[in-house]
Amino acid sequence: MLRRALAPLAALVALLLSFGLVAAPASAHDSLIASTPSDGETLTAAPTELTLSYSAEIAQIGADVVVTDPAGTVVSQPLTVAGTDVVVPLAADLAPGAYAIAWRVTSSDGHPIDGTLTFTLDVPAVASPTAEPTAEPTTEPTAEPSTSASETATEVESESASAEATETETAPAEDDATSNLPPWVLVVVALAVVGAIVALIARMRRDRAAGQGPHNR
Ligand SMILES: [Cu+2]
Repeated sequence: MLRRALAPLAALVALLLSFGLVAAPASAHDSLIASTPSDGETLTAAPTELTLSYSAEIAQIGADVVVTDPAGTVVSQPLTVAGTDVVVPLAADLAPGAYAIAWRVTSSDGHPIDGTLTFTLDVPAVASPTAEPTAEPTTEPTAEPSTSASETATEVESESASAEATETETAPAEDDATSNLPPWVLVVVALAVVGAIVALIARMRRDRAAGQGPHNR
């Protein structure tokens, strides 16, 4: 009874299968199941390679993956088929923006399959001209350590000398005077300067307190 009712239906399914109108053969057809980066992903660091993972081992022949950067330049390098994965090395110094992936591989059942993916790279633009100038100054001081050390030493001396000069307002004579004077005079002068500064700060603080009163803001 039931078998007799199902018989025409089975014949219809068999007919449809023979014409390839039913989705059943898709099980023999490989498909892309994952990728790194994934489709639509936004990355904050430039990927070094793209990996496409399929539902079965795809054929070694006929695989082609093209990755283009925001300017349309191809950044993908020769790929490697490893079992169910296709690994595509990418160029270095990738620019920020939208990337397009177009892939085509030969499924394990011999059928070509293809698809497209995208990902976005959210990184600061790589500017090679700015990278070079920053590299130069760091190499120069390490090449001549003795001269740079003595230079900084004379800089510090001239700075302290000018600081004292502004205090006494005798800038040109200061250098000769300090070199001729005995060390204890310098100590006394330094103490006097420090004392004067401390006294000045104390007075300013007192004046501000007197003028504004207690902190009631
Ligand atoms: Cu197929």
